[in-house]
Amino acid sequence: MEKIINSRGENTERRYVTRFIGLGFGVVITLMLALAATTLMRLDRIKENIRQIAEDHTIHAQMAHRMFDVARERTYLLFKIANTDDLFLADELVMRYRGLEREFNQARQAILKLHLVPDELALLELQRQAGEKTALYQEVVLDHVFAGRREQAGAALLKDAMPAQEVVLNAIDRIIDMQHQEVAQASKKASEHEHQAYLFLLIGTAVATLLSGWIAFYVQGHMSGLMRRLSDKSEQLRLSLRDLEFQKQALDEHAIVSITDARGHIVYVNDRFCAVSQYSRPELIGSDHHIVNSGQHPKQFFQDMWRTIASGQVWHGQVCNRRKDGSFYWVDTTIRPFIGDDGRPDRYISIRTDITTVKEAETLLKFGNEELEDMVAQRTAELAEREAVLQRITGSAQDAIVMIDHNDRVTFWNAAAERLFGYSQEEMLGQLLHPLLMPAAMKARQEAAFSHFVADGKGELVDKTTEMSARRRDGSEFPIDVSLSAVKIKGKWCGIGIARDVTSRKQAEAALQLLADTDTLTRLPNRRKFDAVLSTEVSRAQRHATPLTLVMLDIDHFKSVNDSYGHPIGDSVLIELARLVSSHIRAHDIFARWGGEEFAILATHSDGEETRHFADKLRLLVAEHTFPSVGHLTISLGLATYQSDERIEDFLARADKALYVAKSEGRNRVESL
Ligand code: GH3
Ligand code: MG
Ligand code: MG
Repeated sequence: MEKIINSRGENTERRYVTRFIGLGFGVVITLMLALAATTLMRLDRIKENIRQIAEDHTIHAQMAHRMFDVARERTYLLFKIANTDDLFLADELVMRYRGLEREFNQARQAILKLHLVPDELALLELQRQAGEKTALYQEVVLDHVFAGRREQAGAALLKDAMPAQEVVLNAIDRIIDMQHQEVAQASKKASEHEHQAYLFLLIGTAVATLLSGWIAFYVQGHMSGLMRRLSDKSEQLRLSLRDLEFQKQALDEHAIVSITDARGHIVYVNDRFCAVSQYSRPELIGSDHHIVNSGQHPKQFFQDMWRTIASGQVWHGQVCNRRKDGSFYWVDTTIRPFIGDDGRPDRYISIRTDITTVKEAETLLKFGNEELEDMVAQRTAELAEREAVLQRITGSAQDAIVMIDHNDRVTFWNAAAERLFGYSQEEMLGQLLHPLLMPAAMKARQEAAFSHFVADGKGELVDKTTEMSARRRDGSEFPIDVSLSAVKIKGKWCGIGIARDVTSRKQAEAALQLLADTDTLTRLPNRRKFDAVLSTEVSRAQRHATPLTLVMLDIDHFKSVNDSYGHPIGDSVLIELARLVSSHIRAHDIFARWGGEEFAILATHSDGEETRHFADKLRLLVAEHTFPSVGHLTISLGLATYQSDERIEDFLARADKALYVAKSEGRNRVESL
């Protein structure tokens, strides 16, 4: 934008300077011409004046002198007439005298025709008057001569005629003098005019020179700046041309370029055009693009193209051309019209890119696509069949089959899942699975496991069947067996779960477990269960360094009960004892039948002293209790507190030993080790 403004400014300045130069030199030339014309006119006038003066002077002088000479000669002739005795001679002389008079008058008339100043006219008047007077005197003299009065004639001549003639001669002489003065004045005036003309010429020349100098100075001042800028412009132009040359080279390397005239005749092609079309430049120049027409496009195609570019718009399209050898090649073509001075396109430049490879690939792709589409259609049909089969299988499956995507969104939900969890398929599809089905307590663990799963499709629970808790729509939790597997769909790991309600099985298992862990007579945990609990609690006590005390309890002389009351009564005693002790045992303590009439208590979080106190309370409780049919019985108790890193066998042995001590010390007592 700035460049354009600068360029406009320079153009304006250049125009301004050029106009100024033209105007300046016009003024100078006009001045010089006017000066020359004026001077020439002046000189011509001076010359004319001088000529006129010279001519006037010549005539004037001639006439004046003639008058003077004639006047003098007439006086001389009169004198001769007055003094001659020969009348014939006198008559002849009078004839001459008269002739001279005419001559005198002719000269005078000639002078009068000239341009005369008033003084001259006054002198001529004086001369006329004197002349008339002289003529009268002279006629008197002549009268005397022809009357034979020679003496009177001589006297009249000397006395009147000659003095009168002298006046005439004086007047003529003064006219001659005046004439000389006039000539001198005219010469002086002419000389003055000449000097003026020279001065005028000198001043005019000086002014013109100064003006020329000032114009030259002004022009030099402006032209140097202009030239410098022109030089800069020239450098810019050179660089632009160089860039254009690079661009042309780059274009020629990659593009097929041609230029046609308004009628479509090729006027320029680059090397690449020749190489691709296989035609030489002379074959192409002058012909039109029919030379590479492949016949693959309908007429309408080219008509549209011509309509577009002839209206001055750019046309773009893909054209199939034919090489000289008859083979086809495809070009991506852009045709740009160049608008001439008359506002209509007078040149078209075509830039083409060879896209034959792309076109071939497109064709291949097209065929490939068709094949692919057939395959897809076939596969789609197969898949539809398979899906129908799968739907029937999953629909009739007893187990819930659920599928989620990598975002935990449900993508499959069969009828069994609807029954199992209480949610319909419509409700579940697209929903997050775990927040709905997973018990809140498992949330953190599940989220961590799921983020691992979506990363690599692996996990602790993948490809195996796991028992876990689930939550139904009504909020109730129940156990399920879940078989999880991973499947990659569109590059993302998705999960498939097959779940089964295992509530009944769990209940059966629990019942069996209870059976296995319970003493059938007393309903107390049996020794197997006690061993398991003991092992767990010893580990816990070790881990947390919490106190743990074991009490072994044995009925004193129980053998005699059996012996005295029978075995069933013995059993009822065992049941009664179990009930009695159980009702006093702490909730977190374990009370089990160790075997026979022997029991064990595992007191957690209780040290020896506290437990001993508790054991003694039990001893008293039993001793004071009345057993049906039997009456009073006593028990002996052996007590051991777990010692750090002690083996379970050693721990048990110490409690057993304490019981033995209690027995041996008299029974109905508590001993500890
Ligand atoms: P002590 O004071 O030294 O313990 O004497 P005791 O008689 O209790 O000791 P002993 O171990 O000699 O006798 C235990 C008896 O307990 C022997 C056995 O018949 C009886 N017995 C073991 N199991 C049962 C049972 O389940 N029911 C009945 N009724 N008797 C049992
Ligand atoms: Mg006993
Ligand atoms: Mg015993």
